[in-house]
This record gives sequence, C-alpha cells and structure tokens, in this order.
Amino acid sequence: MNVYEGSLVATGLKAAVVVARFNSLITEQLLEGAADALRRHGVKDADVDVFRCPGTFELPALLRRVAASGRYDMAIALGAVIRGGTPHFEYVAAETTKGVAQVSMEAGCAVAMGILTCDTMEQALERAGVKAGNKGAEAAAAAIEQANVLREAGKLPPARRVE
Ligand code: INI
Repeated sequence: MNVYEGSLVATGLKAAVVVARFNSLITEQLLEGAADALRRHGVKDADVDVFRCPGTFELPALLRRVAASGRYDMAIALGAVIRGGTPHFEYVAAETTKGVAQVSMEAGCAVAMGILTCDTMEQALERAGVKAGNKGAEAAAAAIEQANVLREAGKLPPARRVE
C-alpha cells in the first residue's frame, strides 16, 4: 500500500490570503490566526501576500484571480457571514461556498476556506480565537497540508503498462 499525504512543513512555500473587510472585527482575527499558523509552520512573512475585498460575496472572484497567477502554493479565503434578519445571509453563504469550491477545482494551487457562517457575532468571535480556536489558523494548516499533498500527487509517474 502506498499512502500519500501532505506534511505540515511549509518551508519555502508561498501563500496568498484573501480577506473580506465585512465584519472586519472577526476577519482581522482570522487573518492574525492564519498569519501566525503560516509563520509557525515555516512560511516566511515575505512569502505571504494579503489581498482584501469588500465582503465575503466578493471573495471567490479575487481568490480566482490570485490563484490563477501561478505565484502561490496556496490561497486561503477568510470571511465571516453572520445571520441577520433577512435571507441575505443564506444567499451570501451559499454562493460564496460554491464559488470557493469552483476556484479550488480550477486552481493550480491549494485552496482553503476559512469562512465562518454563524448565527451570532458571539459564535463568530468564539471561532476567531476567543473560545473555539481560530478558523483562520485551521484554514492555513489545511492549505499547507493540501499544498504538500498536491505536490506529491503532481510528481506521480504514469503507470507502466504490462502488455
Ligand atoms: N458580507 C460578509 O462578508 N458577511 C456578512 O455577514 C454579510 N451580510 O450578512 O450582509 C455580507 N454582505 C456583503 C456581501 O458580502 C457583499 O459585499 C455585498 O453584497 C456587495 O456585493
């Protein structure tokens, strides 16, 4: 049995972090968590580029452009969608998730989703470093692992045919 998996060693890797400004109280905390995780896993600060967009809805388009640049081993999307009194939450959350998924399938690099979808600001704060970890840091670790396993998968030689 041959098992391929990505390590969490990120020395030499380049990362793009795409952050929504909307609910910046939360998203800036996610960014701090992601930046800290990237640093702790060996990514140099100079190899991390941060891109900001207006809201979570705009994340996939910027993520796509950034991922398509070919400059990065990973692209991490950070946003916070918090339920209000209207169905807007549903639309933003659903379309963004689909958009990020589409980018991840097309991108030549690892794509990770650190987008909170919460009922309340309190829930979001908990997931942005207060009580339930930091989803930005988790997304960064996932991006590193995925970047490394994608690289392993990209090195696979074609199967030899026995005829
Ligand atoms: N954007 C968010 O990032 N989070 C939200 O909770 C949110 N809500 O609920 O409205 C939100 N809306 C803005 C949206 O992302 C777009 O920026 C806006 O619709 C302009 O296209």
